[in-house]
Amino acid sequence: MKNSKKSCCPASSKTDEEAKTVNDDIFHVTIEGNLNINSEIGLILPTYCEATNIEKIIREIEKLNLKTSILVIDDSSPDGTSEIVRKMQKEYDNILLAVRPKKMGLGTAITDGFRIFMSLRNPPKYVVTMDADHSHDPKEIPKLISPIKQGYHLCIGSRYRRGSIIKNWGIMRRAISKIANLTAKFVIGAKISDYTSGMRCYSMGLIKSMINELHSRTYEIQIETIRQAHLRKFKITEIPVTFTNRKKGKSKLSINEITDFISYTLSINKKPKWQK
Ligand SMILES: Nc1nc2c(ncn2[C@@H]2O[C@H](COP(=O)(O)OP(=O)(O)OP(=O)(O)O)[C@@H](O)[C@H]2O)c(=O)[nH]1
Ligand SMILES: [Mg+2]
Repeated sequence: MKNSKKSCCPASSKTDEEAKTVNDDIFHVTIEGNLNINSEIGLILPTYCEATNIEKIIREIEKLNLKTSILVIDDSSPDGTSEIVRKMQKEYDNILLAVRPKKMGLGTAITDGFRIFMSLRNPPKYVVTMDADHSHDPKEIPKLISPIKQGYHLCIGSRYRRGSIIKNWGIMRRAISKIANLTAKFVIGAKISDYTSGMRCYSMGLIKSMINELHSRTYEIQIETIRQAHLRKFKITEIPVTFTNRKKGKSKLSINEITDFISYTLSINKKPKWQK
């Protein structure tokens, strides 16, 4: 079934039609591409207005020749990001595209990406997330997956380990990132240095275990996933990465998203419901 469209619902053993009916109110998105894809690595690229970046980043990933399916979750970007992805689907058969009706936030883009990969006939073993704005270097993907192959469940590409590099970040962004990380460290207490990094690799086992507990709309998804992994005693590790500030396109980090992040962090209870 090449270049087919599918209405995807949260991972379920139901037929498409049943799942569509049951879950319409929760999640409904059309996936374009080869749904029979069978790849070891599923890569989620969330995009909103990344027309100046998307083609180059996809080509860089393709050049690595990993067993990857690339899933772009685009929120109907008015700059035509999804049209560029459709053009690239004609060249590469490992690209999936899910276009959502409007800007719905990074958090729901990532959880929808998890659900889409879970619902494939051949789900990937490893799921990588990264930004589409060249802040993360695809060449670091193999380094990120390696600990998961050795038994870890979550590997974070950290900007704050010995060997990490941050390029072209102003003092304000550094300060926001530091404060967000200190707060997250205080409320979650996992032994890691970068709670907000968007470059990660998850095991499919961890994703299945936590998916129903992920409710973040925006950037707080990054710490919510770490919190869920930590509460469930899944093994978390980090590797140092090089992070480069975006050169093209605009940041989507708005005051609203920072406020959502702060209120999520302050509302965190360290104990899961079943331990209260
Ligand atoms: N689908 C979707 N993607 C989003 C949304 N918000 C951000 N993204 C994507 O998520 C990734 C990270 O967003 P950025 O705007 O780069 O956020 P940031 O890295 O914190 O900000 P910068 O440092 O300015 O780059 C990028 O690939 C964005 O296009 C959203 O609401 N929906
Ligand atoms: Mg960015």
